[in-house]
Amino acid sequence: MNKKEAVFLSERKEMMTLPALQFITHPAAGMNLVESAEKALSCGVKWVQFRCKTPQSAAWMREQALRVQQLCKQHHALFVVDDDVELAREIGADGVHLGKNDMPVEEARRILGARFLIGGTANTLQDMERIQAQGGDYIGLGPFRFTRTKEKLSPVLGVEGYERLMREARQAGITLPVHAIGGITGQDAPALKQAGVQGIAVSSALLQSPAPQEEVARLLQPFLSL
Ligand code: TZP
Ligand code: MG
Repeated sequence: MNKKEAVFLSERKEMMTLPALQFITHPAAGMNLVESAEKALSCGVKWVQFRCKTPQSAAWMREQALRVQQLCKQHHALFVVDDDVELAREIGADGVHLGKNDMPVEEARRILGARFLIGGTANTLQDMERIQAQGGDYIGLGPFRFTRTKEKLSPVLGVEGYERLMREARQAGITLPVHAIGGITGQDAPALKQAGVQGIAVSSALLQSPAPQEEVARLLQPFLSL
């Protein structure tokens, strides 16, 4: 990163407030990935992660990602790509989300430069420290509870896990926004806010709900500042 980029990055981080709710695309409830994003955006979600875990060709992934990106632009929503730094760079996404087994955050930062948002998945304090030290912009901390949306889940944290980790994170000087993830519904939002997280990421709570707009309102309510 050159000097100009470093200055831009620090200014951007001071200015940046991420939306409190992120939606993760998933083929569910009779919807494909693009339709799932469309549903979330129509409910007012302002941040979408393009995630696809079924094996697909690079061309198909690119085409689907571009469609979700276009929808996000129409709804003035942030658009990040799961796992694939090269795809995020190529199509000019707003950012990328990296799991524990994906490219390290510092390498992604070298490739993408300062303007891309980089998030990382954490399950422990060490994960959180690593993401911050390597130049990440936000932390996805989870899973909150068991979920079928992700395979090979890390140990479930529960409310107590978030309370402990958020306390330890503060003591360790972690200042990145932390977003809770994994099996979360609107009913969990007040306790997670109370534990100190800055936001929530969901898939099934929105896709499976008979009243998704109300579910979005419940998920967001504790995070709205008056
Ligand atoms: N990472 C940890 S849990 C999870 C991901 C991508 C899935 C979140 O989806 P859901 O349906 O809200 O549990
Ligand atoms: Mg991943």
